[in-house]
Amino acid sequence: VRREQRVVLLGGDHTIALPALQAVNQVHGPVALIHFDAHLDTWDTYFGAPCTHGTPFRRAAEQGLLVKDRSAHVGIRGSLYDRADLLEDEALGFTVVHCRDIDRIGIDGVIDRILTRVGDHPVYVSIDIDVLDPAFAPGTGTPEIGGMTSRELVAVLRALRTLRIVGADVVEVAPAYDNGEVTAVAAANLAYELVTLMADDF
Ligand SMILES: [Mn+2]
Repeated sequence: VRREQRVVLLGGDHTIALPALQAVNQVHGPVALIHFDAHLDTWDTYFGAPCTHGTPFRRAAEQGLLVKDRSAHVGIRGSLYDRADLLEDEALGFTVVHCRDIDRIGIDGVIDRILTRVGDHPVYVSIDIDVLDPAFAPGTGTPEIGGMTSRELVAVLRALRTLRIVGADVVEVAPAYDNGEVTAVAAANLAYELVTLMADDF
């Protein structure tokens, strides 16, 4: 495996995480996914379509791109369509760190859950900018109140430095909805944090 064959993507629609995971798998094999998002993104279809920004991680699980039972969603707080959303997500091999868990277990508790979940598998980190509260990232298509602060997210990311991160993305930034480049600044700095984590691994 060539360690330099790693990727950081910027978006744009979260759908790009699926081809990114396919490409990463070709070099590194199946990965553990750490998915920061207000939403699960494991619906079967979204507005009737199988490949959208609401479905990439169900497709990824179906295609065997993820190490079974080693992936986690972090920051989840979006509305559900059905109780089955959570049950099917669990059956696909995900665990959920809900955004409200942060108040209960603290940032260190969140970090512990992620590190325990991932183990020593190669990791793909996907950051949907809507994991941040709209106060920190208003420029996105499906904002949800009660989100993470940028300080909390940076703290979690920096604790991932012991992991072997082989791919990452920062997505769902919608400049047309942004305000004073608040979201752009957050996304650019998160991408910088990811690159720094990956460089640290050399
Ligand atoms: Mn998403």
